Amino acid sequence: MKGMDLRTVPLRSVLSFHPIQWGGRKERSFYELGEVIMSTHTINGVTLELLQGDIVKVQADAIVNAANTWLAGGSGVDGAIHRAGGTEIMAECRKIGGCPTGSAVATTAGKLKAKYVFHAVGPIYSGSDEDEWLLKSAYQTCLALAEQHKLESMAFPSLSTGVYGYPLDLAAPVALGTIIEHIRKPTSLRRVTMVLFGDSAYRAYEQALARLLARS
Ligand code: AR6
Repeated sequence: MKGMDLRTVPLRSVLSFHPIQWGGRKERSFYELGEVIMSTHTINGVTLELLQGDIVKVQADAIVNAANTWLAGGSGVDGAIHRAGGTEIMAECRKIGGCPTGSAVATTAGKLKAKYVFHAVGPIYSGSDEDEWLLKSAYQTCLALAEQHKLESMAFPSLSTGVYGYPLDLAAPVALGTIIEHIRKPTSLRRVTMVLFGDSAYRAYEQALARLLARS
């Protein structure tokens, strides 16, 4: 249990964020939806959240994009972020020009309620040994960018598990294992949110997290 201060709320809790009940504080809630399915865990004083939903609705200092090496935009998370964030983000991506697989670059967040978008390039799943370390490296680079900018909160999508075909049950332990390894060390981060699109993604991450926490 080294260095772990672990508090776990029931693995599946349904919380309601109703702006009327909250006296019109909707803009201050970190997720703009009527109902949120999430679980939260505290590791070494840092809150690790699993949240089912749309990443562009999450409020965090940095939102991570599932980008491609050309930073050219696309579907899935990439499409949603550029649509919601506006043209400013793409203009900056064009200036940067590209990003290698397993790495990430930072841009402005445009119209999103975040300070930065970190454009991370996960691997296209091939079934080779390289997949895992490239995926891990994409998460690690984003976490390092968060430290560099002294951020307190960031939100990740499940990198590579859409268009890039990485199986959710294989990607989830890599993503969560990398985040947990990072937040066990001294960090500026106070909250890391994994935003999962749909029930099967949420369940895959919930199961992976339960296994990882049981092992530590
Ligand atoms: N919020 C959270 N998660 C989402 C959202 C959303 N709005 N939309 C999709 N997901 P993907 P990749 C989930 O395809 O596999 C693009 O064309 C989705 O269900 O966005 O890394 C890029 O330009 C899946 O679990 O990213 C690249 O070319 C996960 O997010 C390529 O796709 C990642 O799906 C990158 O592929």
